[in-house]
Formats: sequence, structure tokens, C-alpha cells
Amino acid sequence: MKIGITCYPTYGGSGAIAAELGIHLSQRGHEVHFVSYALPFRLPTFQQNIFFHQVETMSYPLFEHSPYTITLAAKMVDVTQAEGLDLLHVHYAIPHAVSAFLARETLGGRVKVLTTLHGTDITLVGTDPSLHSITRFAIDMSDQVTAVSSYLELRTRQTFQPNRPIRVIPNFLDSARFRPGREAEARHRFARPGERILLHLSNFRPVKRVTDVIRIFAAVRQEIPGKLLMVGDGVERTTAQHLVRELNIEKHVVFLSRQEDIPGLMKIADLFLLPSELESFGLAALEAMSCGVPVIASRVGGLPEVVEDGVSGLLYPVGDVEGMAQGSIQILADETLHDRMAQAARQRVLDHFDADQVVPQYEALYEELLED
Ligand code: GMT
Repeated sequence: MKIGITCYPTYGGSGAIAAELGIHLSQRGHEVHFVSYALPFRLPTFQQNIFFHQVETMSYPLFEHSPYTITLAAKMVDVTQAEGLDLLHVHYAIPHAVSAFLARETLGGRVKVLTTLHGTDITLVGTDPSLHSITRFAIDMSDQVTAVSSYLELRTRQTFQPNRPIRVIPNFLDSARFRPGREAEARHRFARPGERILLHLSNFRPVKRVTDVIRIFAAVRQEIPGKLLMVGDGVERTTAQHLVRELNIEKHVVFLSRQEDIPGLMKIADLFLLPSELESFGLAALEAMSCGVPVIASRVGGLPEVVEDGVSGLLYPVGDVEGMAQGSIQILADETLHDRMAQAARQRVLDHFDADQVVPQYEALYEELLED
């Protein structure tokens, strides 16, 4: 098949999934064309069967803001015609599903549109009163819609009452790349012998509650020597750094900003912290689990579908810093419990979230769409 993929190219789970999907589809013999304003952050610059088409931003004295929705739709039309695309698979509803609808209508329906909902496109952006109607319209007008968790599917139905079913296809990863391995040398770069490594990875948006991460670590350190690696960057980083200074734990917290080698960092961790306000899925938790790292997270959104409470990690109410700290200490202090959870976490990924299991679900849906 010839598949067009559109996503946000910036640091975030939806872009990561879109890039990973493109890579796996290309390896399975499909031709994949990415259409976006920049190369998605996890997409290699050259890969057989993968092509990138940049949407140019348009400037004109009349436009205070570039009309991206329109220029994206126009590019989708061009690429579909020039490359003979069968379908457009857009990740994140706003504005991508609207652009894809415009492109399909411009082409007289000669291309199919699949929209994958990722989370904040429904829970935050789409629920804004100014965007509610257009989000519902974009969902209804897509030829198929998927959500990355049952939670998100339910939330979409409740919020928009769409007149079409929404299928759940979970997020996934390449378990051969995200695999366990304690690489002692890399561990020694950050921690002394006997110290445990706790890790957080996100885009440091308010929804991630990064200050909870710092407070959990500060409480854990009272009992267990360790280091906290803060991977990623975003608006809350400065606040988090202030808190680290206030709590006098600068020597024990390392802010690593954005990193390329996420599996390399994940696998040296002993525990992953994700105390988010909301996650429709929590891809970073899945990446940690695949590397054999137990997770401490909030019992919210789609996270319980990823992390089995008491099996591959522990879940707590949002904001329960004390509970999360106690849970962390419990896991880190008990080697047997830690190893059992680490193995269960890895096994859960292999059983349910490996690319080899999930990518064929998208392929089957594409085929169904094209048969219609
Ligand atoms: O965080 C966002 O604002 C958007 C989005 C992204 O691009 O990272 O995150 C969502 O999609 C991810 C991939 O499907 C999920 O793993 C995240 O849980 C979800 N974020 C939220 O629901 C806050």
C-alpha cells in the first residue's frame, strides 16, 4: 500500500508512534509518505520506502498567522496525486483530521482518511468550546477512527457522541530496541555503586506533574541512596530545577534535556516515575516496562491499561506523592519484588504491545478501508 502519514514532528508520544509505525510499515513492504512541517523527531533521515514531504509555511502581509490547516491539506492533495497514495493516516485530530477531510473532498473522495486519536486532542484541545464542534465533525467525517486506549475511546464517545464507532488499537514499540540490559558502564556515569537510579521522561508539560517527580525522589532519598535522571524538556523544567535547589538535592538530580538514545537510558534505570495528571496511554511507561523497569504512576486515564497495578508497577491517585514515595521504597528495597515486577513488565509488553502484534492491526484496518 501507499500510505500518507501526518503527525506533529515535535517531541511527543503521538509523533513517536507515527514515526515508529512508518518504519515498521516500510519494513513490511509498504511505501510511506510523511507529510508535515518538519521531519518527525524519531524518524531516521534515510530509510528505504520512507519519504518526507515538507509543508511550507505561507507568508503574506495579510496573514498574521500562516494558514497551516490549508497548506497541509494542499500538500496532502499534491502528494496523493503525485505518489498515488491509497490513504491518509493522520495522528492527532486537530488540525490534521480537518486537513485530511479537506484533501479527500478536494480529490473527490479518491483517498481514504484514518484518524488516530492520541489524548489531548480529545481531553484538552477538542473539549475547548471553540474547537468542540469542528473536532466532532473531523471525527465523523473520517473513514475510520482509532483511539490508543479503551479509556480514550470511552472519553471520546462521552465528549463528542460521534455517529461512528471508534476502534482501539494500542500504542506499541519495538521490543528488540527497548530491551533490558544493565550496562554497568552507563550506570556508573550517573550513580555510584549501591545507588539506585530513578528516571522520568516527558515533555515537561504541566500535565506531567514534574514537581511531584522531584518530591517523590526527595522522600525516597531519605531512605535509599540514589540518583534521579530527568530526561526531556519543556515549560515546567525551570520550576522543577527551582524545587531541586529548594530541597537541597542538586547533587542527586541530573537534568538531561532531550536525548536521542532513550532505550540506552531507560535500561539503566531501576524505577520509572510517571505521576501525571492525565495520560490517555503513557507511552514512556511502556518504554520503561519494555526495558524491564517497574513503574510508579498515577491511576488515571489509560495508564491502568498499560501498567498492571501490583504486577508491573504500582498505581496511586493523582498527587499522592507520599504513597508513590512509599511504593518506590518498597520496590527498591526488596530485590525479589523488584526483579519480579521487572520481568512482569517486560512480559506484558511482549504479550500485548510489541510492534509485531500491533502494526498488523493497522494493516488490517487499512485493507478494510480500501476494500470499502
Ligand atoms: O501530550 C500531548 O499533549 C499529546 C500527545 C503527544 O503527542 O505526546 O500525548 C498523548 O499521546 C501519547 C501517544 O499516544 C500518549 O502516550 C500520551 O499518554 C498522551 N498524552 C496525554 O494524554 C496527556
